Amino acid sequence: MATAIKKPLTAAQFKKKVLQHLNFTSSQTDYQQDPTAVLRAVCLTVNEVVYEKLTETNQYHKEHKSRSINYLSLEYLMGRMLSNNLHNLDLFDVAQKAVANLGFEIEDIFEEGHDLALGNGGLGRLAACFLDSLATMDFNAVGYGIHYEHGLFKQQFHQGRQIETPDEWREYGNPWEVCRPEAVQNIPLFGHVETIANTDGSVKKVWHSGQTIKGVPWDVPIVGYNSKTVNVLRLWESRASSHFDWEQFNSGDYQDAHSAQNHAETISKVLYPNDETDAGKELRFIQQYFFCACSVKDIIKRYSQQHGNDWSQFADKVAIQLNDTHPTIAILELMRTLIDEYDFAWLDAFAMCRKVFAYTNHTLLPEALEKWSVDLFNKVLPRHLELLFSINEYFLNEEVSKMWPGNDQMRRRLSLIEEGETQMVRMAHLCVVTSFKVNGVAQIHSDLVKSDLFPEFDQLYPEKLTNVTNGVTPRRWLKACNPELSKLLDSKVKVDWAKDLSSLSSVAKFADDEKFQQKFMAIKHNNKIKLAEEILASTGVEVSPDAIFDVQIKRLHEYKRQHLSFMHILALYRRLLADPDYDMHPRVYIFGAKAAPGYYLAKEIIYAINKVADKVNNDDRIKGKLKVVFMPNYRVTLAEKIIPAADVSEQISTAGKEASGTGNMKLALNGAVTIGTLDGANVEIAEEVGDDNIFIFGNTVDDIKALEANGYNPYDYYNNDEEIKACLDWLHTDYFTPGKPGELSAIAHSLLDGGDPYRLLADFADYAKANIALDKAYKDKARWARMAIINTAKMGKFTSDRSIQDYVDNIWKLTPMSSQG
Ligand code: 26Q
Repeated sequence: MATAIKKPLTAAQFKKKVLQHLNFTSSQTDYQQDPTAVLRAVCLTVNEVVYEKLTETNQYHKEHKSRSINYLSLEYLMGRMLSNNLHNLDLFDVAQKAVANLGFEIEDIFEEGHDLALGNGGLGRLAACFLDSLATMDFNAVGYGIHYEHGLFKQQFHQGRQIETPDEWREYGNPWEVCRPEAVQNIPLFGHVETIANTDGSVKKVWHSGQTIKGVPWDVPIVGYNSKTVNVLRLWESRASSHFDWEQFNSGDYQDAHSAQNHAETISKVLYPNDETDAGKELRFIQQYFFCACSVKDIIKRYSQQHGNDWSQFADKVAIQLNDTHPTIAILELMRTLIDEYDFAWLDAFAMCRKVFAYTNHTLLPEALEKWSVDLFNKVLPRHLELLFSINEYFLNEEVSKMWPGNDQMRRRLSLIEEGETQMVRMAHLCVVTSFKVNGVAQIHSDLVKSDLFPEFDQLYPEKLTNVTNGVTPRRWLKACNPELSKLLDSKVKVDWAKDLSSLSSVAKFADDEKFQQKFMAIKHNNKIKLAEEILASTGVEVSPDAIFDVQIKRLHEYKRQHLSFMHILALYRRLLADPDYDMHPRVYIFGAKAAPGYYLAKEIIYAINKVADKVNNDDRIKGKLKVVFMPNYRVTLAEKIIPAADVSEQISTAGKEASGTGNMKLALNGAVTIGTLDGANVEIAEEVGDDNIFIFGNTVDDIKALEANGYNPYDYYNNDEEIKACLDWLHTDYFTPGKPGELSAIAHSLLDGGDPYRLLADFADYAKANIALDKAYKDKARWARMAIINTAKMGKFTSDRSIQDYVDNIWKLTPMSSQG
């Protein structure tokens, strides 16, 4: 494969530098016993190349005054960095040789690395894929986020139940980040607003804050693949503002000085684990403001370094993307800064915000739409609340009432403030009103955003609501995680497919080629052998690589319906007990999922799957035809091991509930065949691979709406389907929890008396039927190989490079480095 960028180091030079770092940076001479020290030295070696490129990137954009995209996200799920950085710099082979020369396997060195798990799931991982693509495509981009001391909790199982322990990702430092004291910011909070009358009759507002928090930036370099660019992810850490504390400390008030410090440092202490019970928490609100304020100040500082006090080009040079509503406060912060600190007229400041911000919506679930009480706003950010009210007044009077004169109901419905016992601020409404574009993350989701979530906004602002279908980086999710398949693809595709994923479509012509099928499936088999070892090590369960590896990996949530698969496992087990010769190819169900710590039913589902797994895996009567494993502590690194080994990808959410999904893309890219509903990006995956190469089942969005219009009653399914009845009744016995009947009842309750909110029972029979079709297809080796190959070949659309190009063309309007001369 042609590489435009020359290798920066030879293996001998690389090894020499690693040894130098071992000697002079760590004083570590007997490194043979210490793979952690070697990892550190390898990272420091890579950083020498990385930081040189970072300087060049910065230099270029300074000279060209390039327009930048500033991606604001509360979450970044980066995973490990070394392997990807080596691939992206074309240093993988070099490092592998150098490290082998020192007596280590490179994979063992990788295993010493920590995941950067500063995110919950899809939204955070999407941000990470986007940063990879932005750097790969040579765009001027900065990611802004929070430098959480603890990322997403670690998960263990104790007797089948989830236990959470803190994530200590940087307890002993992180070689991929550098502190930037020169870019520290001070952030005011609390206090009150003073109104000062000017001599000309106008008024000036002055916010007297009650506390100041220091924001310390840590930069993580983001290395593009085979590109000129190294961008940065800038993560803000909160500290006590130093002058304030020292005064108190010196006056002898040690205790209070300490508690102020603790309070300040709490802000960036921990990532909220995506839990509805967290909604409304003051600390989460302060986290959001803290990071938005730091980022807006930093963006303005970077702009002024090039343009001084000339604001005329700000909107031409700066775009800010809001990753969901979590960073919405950035809008009010920019507005406040322009008016209070740079003397902008209100209308000019508002117009500026409307040119700079764009917002991505990631959910239609009503409970996930962010709202904050007006009281909390008033306490923490009184000046921002005033501005919010002024925007609302303008919006309702100048826009809503002009479009729908005299329609008070419409004013109430669209208002940025929800009236009621407590007034609440609707963050998504503020985003839609104040952004120049709003996008959903898959076609069906964006259509529903228009038709169901914001139909009036679509009328009011035609063209504002749009779609950008998600994507994933093929560098991490194929090249790095599946090296054998990557080599096979290299042998058939002459261009660099990792940079041009659509080029893989040429592999479709080998889908029926027997030799190619054999090679493709042999690689899958090898990956399954490796995963089987990992499963044995982490769960103690022995699984056969000849079985179908059926994978469901994602956060645990009722709408994702892990319990649909669970119910089907019960049904299969029952069929096998009734007839040990029941005709099915052996199947291993592999789950990976974390439940939010306060999400009761999600935790019950984990427990139930683990309990059924214990029983099924140890039941000789079923001759090993069914195995169930729940791999603990699902995270990016584990996904990289599971995905290359998957035969089947479970994407079985209730239609209309999963905005997009991105695991579905990663699994299909690695040759897994999807069994799924017409939801999220599954719809587009089906379009790309064709109906013959995917198993679609279940009710569509329209079907579900019709079911609900007729009054959905789960008992209709319970009473009319013997298998559903038997499986639900089983959960009340002690069959899976000897001596403790009813321990698994919560699931049955939620599906019957709880009303089955995610319409699981309505899809059960069709899911079972689709599984029979899938089983039949798998038994036909040539047919399955063909399906798997087509899936890999037809994933071109789902590279995050395409997503980024869509954002660039339709929203951000950026020009890449190379095209700027
Ligand atoms: C809310 C309130 C308080 C604390 C945390 C939160 C919170 C945190 C994270 C709410 C939601 C999230 C994350 C949402 C998420 O990951 N959404 C997923 O985004 C993916 C990328 O677009 C989609 O593919 C998934 O369909 C969508 O579920």
